[in-house]
Amino acid sequence: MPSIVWIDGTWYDRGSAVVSVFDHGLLYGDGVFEGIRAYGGRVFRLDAHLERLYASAKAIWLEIPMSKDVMGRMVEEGVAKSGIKDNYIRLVVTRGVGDLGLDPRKCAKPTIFCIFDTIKLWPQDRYEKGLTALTAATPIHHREALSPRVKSLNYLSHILAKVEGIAANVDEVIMLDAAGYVAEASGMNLFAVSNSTLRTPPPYTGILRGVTRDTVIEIGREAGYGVEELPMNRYDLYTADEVFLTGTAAEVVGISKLDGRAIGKGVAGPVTRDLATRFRAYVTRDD
Ligand code: PXG
Repeated sequence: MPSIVWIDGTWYDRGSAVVSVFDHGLLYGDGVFEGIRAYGGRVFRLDAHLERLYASAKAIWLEIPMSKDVMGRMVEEGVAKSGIKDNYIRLVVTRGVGDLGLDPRKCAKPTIFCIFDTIKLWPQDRYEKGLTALTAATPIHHREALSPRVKSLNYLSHILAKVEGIAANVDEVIMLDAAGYVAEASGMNLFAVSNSTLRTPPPYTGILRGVTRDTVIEIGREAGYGVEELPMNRYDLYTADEVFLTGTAAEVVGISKLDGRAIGKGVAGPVTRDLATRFRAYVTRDD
């Protein structure tokens, strides 16, 4: 199925969907976005994604000229119109088209666009074997500079961390914050498992509060696992029974090796696989 794109009220096919080179989203990375999935034609946790999008916009002084309800209906319409069963939806709001110069007041109105496509981050065998990873030297943004809780168009530090992983021939990277605590992966949140307890960094320390993360916390609690949100360092990961990552694109995927050390038994562990199975059942359930 070919992808379709909605831009400021009009539908386009992939080949004809374009935005201006004077858009401040492109010129300055001035904007916010969401990555959303639909399973079997149903959008997963649309409200949570819209909440986060509007909160991100608010934090960067960007007023979205469209209500959450209308935005949500556009997303639902796109999923139906695309004919794609398992959509990956990229919803972007930029500061808009303006003259050169940083001043956001140069932009008359935000640009809103939404891509309806598919995504596959890893081949199936990685979900069984787990990913290899290293700790990137590139830290995430300082929370008082550009809060990692804002899902902004500034992904360069995450991309540069990813490049470190590519150069070292591993699948993924773990990023630390400025104080050296474990933060997240390049586009995923992180959990460590020890003695059937899931541990993950709290959002206030400076991570993106993932929709998948929150879902896995809920599912994990229901399944009887302990859940603790607390700052962790690399020692906690090296010595955990299991480490896994969560994200809209990746869903739930284990880490087999970190910085040359096998994590647990060096494969995706039983808790990771259990949560991945429960997650899949949850997102595809009929209710
Ligand atoms: N941390 C960061 C920095 C992210 O960008 C997550 C955590 C996980 O959040 P969600 O809400 O997805 O569970 C993200 C999400 C992409 C892509 O196209 C990136 C994300 C999500 C989907 C696709 O690379 N980032």
